[in-house]
Amino acid sequence: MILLPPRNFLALPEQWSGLQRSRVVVLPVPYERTTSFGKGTASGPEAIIEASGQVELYDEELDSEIYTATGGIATLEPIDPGGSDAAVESIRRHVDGLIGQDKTVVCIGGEHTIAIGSARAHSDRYPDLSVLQLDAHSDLREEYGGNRYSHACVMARVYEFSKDIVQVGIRSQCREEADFIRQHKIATFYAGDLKDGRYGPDRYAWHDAVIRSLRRNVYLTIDCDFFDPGLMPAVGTPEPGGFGWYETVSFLRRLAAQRKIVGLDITELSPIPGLIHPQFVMAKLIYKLIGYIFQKGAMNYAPALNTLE
Ligand SMILES: [Mn+2]
Repeated sequence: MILLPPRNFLALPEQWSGLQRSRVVVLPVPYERTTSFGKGTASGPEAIIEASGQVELYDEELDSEIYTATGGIATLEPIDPGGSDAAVESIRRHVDGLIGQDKTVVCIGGEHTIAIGSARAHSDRYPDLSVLQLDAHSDLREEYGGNRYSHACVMARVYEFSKDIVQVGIRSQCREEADFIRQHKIATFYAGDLKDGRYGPDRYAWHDAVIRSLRRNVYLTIDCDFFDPGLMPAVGTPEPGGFGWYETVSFLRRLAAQRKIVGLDITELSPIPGLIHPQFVMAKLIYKLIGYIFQKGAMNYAPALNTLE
């Protein structure tokens, strides 16, 4: 079942939010079981969708009403996937069905755990795929609080079916995770290195370093705490030294131009009563990303596809 306006993403009219024509589908997954510090991710999807009604439908950067380029954007009813491994399987099945209908799926969490099922569905469907994680945390613990499906273990679970994981923005982890990264040669790009210009003096140099480490198809999983807590305070585990708006979208623009982003999720938004900008930021980020994915031609200043190996 799809959501009708004004409850769908962007509050689009019915002719632009039907499932059949829309090439993009928003799947709200208000899953919350294991958040460790702050709570409230279960209301993340609703807050983002509500805030999305305030996002301008015209994008000045792309000179486009992005939703028309995708034949519309459909928003599904939120799913309740149950708990732990059953949740992973339920989300995987939902997402797989949508990929089978040739949809680009945007999962909105909920806690980061939802990424396991969605990444699995994309990994099963797309050859030559990397899972790209934007996050303050590595999420590579084998288990956390006795739970292998904790949001602190997401990428350890993903690694079980996809060895091609790339992490960007990391600035908090335990020794077990640091050892895992070294032992398995995980492509982890630490926030401190990116900010200090370790990948080159140009402030965009790290973009290419990250993109070069990615395969042709990319599944993108974004934990909101990738952003700096100043911009994104509504997270359970805020970490200083995060990323700003323009340094993030300029990276995503270049990524979308040079690789195929086949699906994505946005997780861990934990709304703060009375504070509206965090959910608006995430709603705008999702719309921008859809624009970058579907309107490559509009980005005449971006390099052509596949100029990087
Ligand atoms: Mn995180």
